[in-house]
Amino acid sequence: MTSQLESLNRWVDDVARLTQPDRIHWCDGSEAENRALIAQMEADGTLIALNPQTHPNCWLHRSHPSDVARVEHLTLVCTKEQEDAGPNNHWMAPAEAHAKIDALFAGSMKGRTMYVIPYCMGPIDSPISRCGVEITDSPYVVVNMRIMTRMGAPALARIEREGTFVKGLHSTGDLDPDKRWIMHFPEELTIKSIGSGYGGNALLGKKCHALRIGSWQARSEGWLAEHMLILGVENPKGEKTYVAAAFPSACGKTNFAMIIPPKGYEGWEVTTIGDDIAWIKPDAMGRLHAINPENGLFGVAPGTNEKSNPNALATLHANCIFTNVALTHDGDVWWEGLTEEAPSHLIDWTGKEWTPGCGRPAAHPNSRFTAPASQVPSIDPAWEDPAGVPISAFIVGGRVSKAFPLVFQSFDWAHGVYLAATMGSEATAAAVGQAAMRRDPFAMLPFCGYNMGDYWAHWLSIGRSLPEAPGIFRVNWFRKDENGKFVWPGFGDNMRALEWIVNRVKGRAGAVESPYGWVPRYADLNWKGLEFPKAKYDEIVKVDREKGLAEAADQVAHFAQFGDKLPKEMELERQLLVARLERSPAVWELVA
Ligand code: GTP
Ligand code: SPV
Ligand code: MN
Repeated sequence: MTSQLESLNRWVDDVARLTQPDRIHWCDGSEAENRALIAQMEADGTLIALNPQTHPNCWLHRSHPSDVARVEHLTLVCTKEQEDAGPNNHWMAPAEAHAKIDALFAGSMKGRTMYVIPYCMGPIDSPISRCGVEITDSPYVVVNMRIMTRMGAPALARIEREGTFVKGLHSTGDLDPDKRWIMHFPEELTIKSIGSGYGGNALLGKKCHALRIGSWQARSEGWLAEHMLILGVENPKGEKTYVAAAFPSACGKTNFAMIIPPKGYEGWEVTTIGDDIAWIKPDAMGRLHAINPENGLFGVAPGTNEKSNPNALATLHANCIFTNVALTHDGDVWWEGLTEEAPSHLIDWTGKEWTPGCGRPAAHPNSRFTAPASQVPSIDPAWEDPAGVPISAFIVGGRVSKAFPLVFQSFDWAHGVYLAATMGSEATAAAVGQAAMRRDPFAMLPFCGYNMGDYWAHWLSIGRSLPEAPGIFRVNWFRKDENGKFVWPGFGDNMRALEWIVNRVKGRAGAVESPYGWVPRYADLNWKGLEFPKAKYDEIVKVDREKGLAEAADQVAHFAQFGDKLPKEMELERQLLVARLERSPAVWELVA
């Protein structure tokens, strides 16, 4: 299988000349090809077969211990003008970047096979979908891309028909962290990644294409490429609403995308369209429609269990790849939080003997599973609809232990963009060396392929073009009490905030105006099946004036980074917040 498309063949030839592989293999995506790659990786130890009774067709992979998460400091956006990449991206001039990385690619595939992977992001027959080709020397990347994207012959046929595709070149190199780069050339629709075999650094369809290159294309073509889950909510009357939600990495997207309505929600159903990325386009009527460009989940393992996310657990019974989790003696997997008590004995993610209390985690905190989306029990019947699903609300939120209420609604679209532009989050294990607390606008700080000031302006302009713009809401599941314990039960009970959001956009739920936005009163939320006293609720909704003013003051420096690129609305919204806070009591509380 080679291609009819001359530009693709020429690029493959050029790459082969540079990287000097022993063999070139064009991936057709077939079952036979997948089986052969897995057999080869099982033989050389790259994959370990799990127990075929409990986990048929499942595999464990242990990555190099220094290669376990995204590396933001080595991830570059290489535009001709530095201003186009913005202060939110590390930048290098394209000529210098190509020279630097091509020197590392020279001869990097000697003795290896070069795989050519044609893939489609999104349903193969959707006009919203886009294609790419990843060239890699990692068979682990090939088998993961086969789960995460529509890969192989049908994608190649679409590429030949369309004549355009995103070029992604990847080599694991020698996994030396000093010779590792993840570079994006949005003006050339090109990605070059070397020195890492890990998820977001190596599966180039995901963050590199679908978000960094995708957001660049979306801006110039009038659509949105977002770090958002997509879910559907159906109430007992059979009325269905779709929402998209942006939470930063390891802040709850996969969990929220597949929540099971809690006790008290009999007759309600939540369905999953996607758990990480959304491509959203206005239709001819000016309604936003979203597709999930992915075909699988690359989800966080730790914390996933029968109680927190039963749908995820059920997804993982077969046909999955586990990366950096622990192995039991029966050939099963384990991670922190899977069971309350750890098994008495395990092989940890680095391959060492492990016993409870030995002082090391058994699974890496950023250990992950790769699983086919079609296996998610809650998958929505329309998840592959080429037209996408209509979006009625956007939800944004970070992991913030202090200050912000459980849920509130923006006053209007521009205020919603401001709420998303200023959201922050505490560090997680999804990326190496994150600051303890940082602003992560729209959960896109590591993924926006252009100047974040322009990105906010793009969001504002999309909103202006919509006759019925979706509501924008902010949530925070992670508020902690003085003992450091989560106040909100989270997980399935997040349904209570979700129901309020759905009812708000349908115009049938109450709220009061707080300095931050529209907040539900205790009586505006459905508490059936949950013991959560009003006093406790008041605690996570009240607004401390001084803390609010300090937050607004801190946003000055955040906004200043963007200079002329900052849309005027952002600073005006900040001043409106200050004005509201200055008129509010020292502690703003719900009166009812
Ligand atoms: P990425 O795949 O990195 O983009 O992460 P994600 O946003 O999909 O996060 P995920 O749903 O995998 O959750 C990350 C961690 O947060 C897991 O350990 C979850 O158990 C935990 N988590 C998710 N939802 C909640 C919640 O409502 N409350 C609390 N306390 N923890 C949660
Ligand atoms: C994230 O970090 O947001 C992920 C995992 O979803 S990765 O594919 O590494 O980006
Ligand atoms: Mn993510």
